[in-house]
Amino acid sequence: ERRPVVVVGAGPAGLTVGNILRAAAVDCVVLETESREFIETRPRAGVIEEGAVRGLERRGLAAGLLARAQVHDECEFRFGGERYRFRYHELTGRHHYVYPQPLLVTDLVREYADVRGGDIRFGVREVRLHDLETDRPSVSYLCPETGERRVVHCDFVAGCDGARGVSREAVPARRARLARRDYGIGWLALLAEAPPSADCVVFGVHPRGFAGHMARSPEVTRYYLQCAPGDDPENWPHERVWAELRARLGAAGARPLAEGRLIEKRVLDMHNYVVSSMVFGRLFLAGDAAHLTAPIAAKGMNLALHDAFLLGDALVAFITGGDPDGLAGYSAAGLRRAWDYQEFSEWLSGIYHGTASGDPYHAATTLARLRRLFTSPAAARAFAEQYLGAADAC
Ligand code: RFL
Repeated sequence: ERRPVVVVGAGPAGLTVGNILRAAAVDCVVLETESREFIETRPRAGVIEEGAVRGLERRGLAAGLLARAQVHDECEFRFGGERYRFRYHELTGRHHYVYPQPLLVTDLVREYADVRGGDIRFGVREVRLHDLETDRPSVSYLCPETGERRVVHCDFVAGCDGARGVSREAVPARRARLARRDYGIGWLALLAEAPPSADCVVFGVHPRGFAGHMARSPEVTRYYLQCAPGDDPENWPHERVWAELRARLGAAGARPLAEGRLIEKRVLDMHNYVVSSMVFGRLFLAGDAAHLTAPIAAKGMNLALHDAFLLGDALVAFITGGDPDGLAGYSAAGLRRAWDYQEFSEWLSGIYHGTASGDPYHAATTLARLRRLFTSPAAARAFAEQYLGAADAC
C-alpha cells in the first residue's frame, strides 16, 4: 500500500492536517490507536483563540464551532478577597471561544471521514515509523481485526500523536534537542456536573493555591485546584474539593458556587517541553508531539492547530505544486510561536502560583504584578495580547 502522506494520530492536529490534504485531493491515511467513540468523548481543552477559529473557518472546518461555541469578552481575577474584571475585548477587539475539544474532534472526524471521504483507521496497535531519513519512508502497524502487521509506504509522515506517541521517539536523541521545564506543581483537573457559577472564566489567586473556573456548557463546568505534584485524586473527596474551591474562589459579591457531581478528577503535573527541530528527514512533528504546554495558559490545542495549518498547507503546496518553501520553513515557524507561548505560560505560572509559594517576597511581587494589570493600561494591553494569542489567522 502506498499513500503520499501518513498521519499518525487523530487529535486536533492530525485531523486538521488530514482535512487540509483531502480538500486538495491529496491521498492520505490517518492512523489512531483509540476508537472513534473514545476520541470523540475524551474531555480536555475548551478555550480556543480567535486566530485558530479563523484558521479553521478559512479551511471549511468551523461550521459546528461557530454555531455552538460560546464567545467570551472578559475574564475575572479574584485575589485579596476582591473581584477584578479583565475586559480583554475592549482592549484588543478580540474574543476567546469556548468549545469543548471532544466536540471539535467530532466535527473534524465527521468532515474528514464522512464528508471528504478520508481514510482513517482506528484501534491500530504498535505503530512504527521506518526509513525516515530516506525518500521512501513507511509506517507500519498491527491491524486490530487480524493482528497482522501492515505497512503503508509514503513520501511524508505527519507525527501528530500527542505527548505519549511514538513519533517523537522515532527521532534519535542526538538529532533532537529536548528543552524541558518542570514547574513542580500539580493541578487537580475537575469536571463538575454543575452549571457555571460565573458569566466568564475566573482565576482565583490565593495563598492556599490557584483555583480556576471555566464554563464548558450550560450543564458542565471545568474547575482546577493547584495541588502537590503526583497527588492522588482519591485525596480529594467531594467535600474537600468544594470547600477548597469556595475558599480560593471566594470574593466580595461573588455568586456562590453551584455544586455538582465530579465526573472527572485527575492530577496533572505541570510541565512543558519543546523539541527542536520539529522535522527529522521525512517526519514532520505537529502539536503536543513536538511541544507541550501545561494547561496553565490554555494554549496547547491552539498551538496544535497552528502547526496543522502550516503543515497541511505546506504539504499541499509541495505535493500539488512542487513548492518546497512551506516545508523548509515549517519548523522555524512552528517553533517561533511555540516559544512565544511557552514564555507566556512561564509568566502566567508566576502569577497563578506565586502567592502560594510560601516565600513572602515572591508572594508580594506576584500581587504587585497582578495589581499592575488593573492600574496600568499598557500592562493590561500587553497581557491581553498574549492571553488572546496571535492575531493573525494562519
Ligand atoms: P492529542 O489531542 O493528544 O492527539 C493525539 C492523538 O494521537 C493518538 N495516539 C496515537 N495514534 C497512533 N499511534 C500512536 N502510537 C499514538 N499514540 C497516541 C492519541 O490517541 C490521540 O488521539 O494531540 P494534538 O492533536 O497535538 O492536540 C493537542 C491538544 O489535545 C492539547 O494540547 C490540549 O488538549 C491542551 N489543553 C488545552 N489547550 C488549549 O488550547 N486550550 C485549553 O483550554 C486546554 N485545556 C488542555 C486543557 C489539556 C488538558 N489535559 C488533559 C492535559 C485542559 C486539560 C485538562
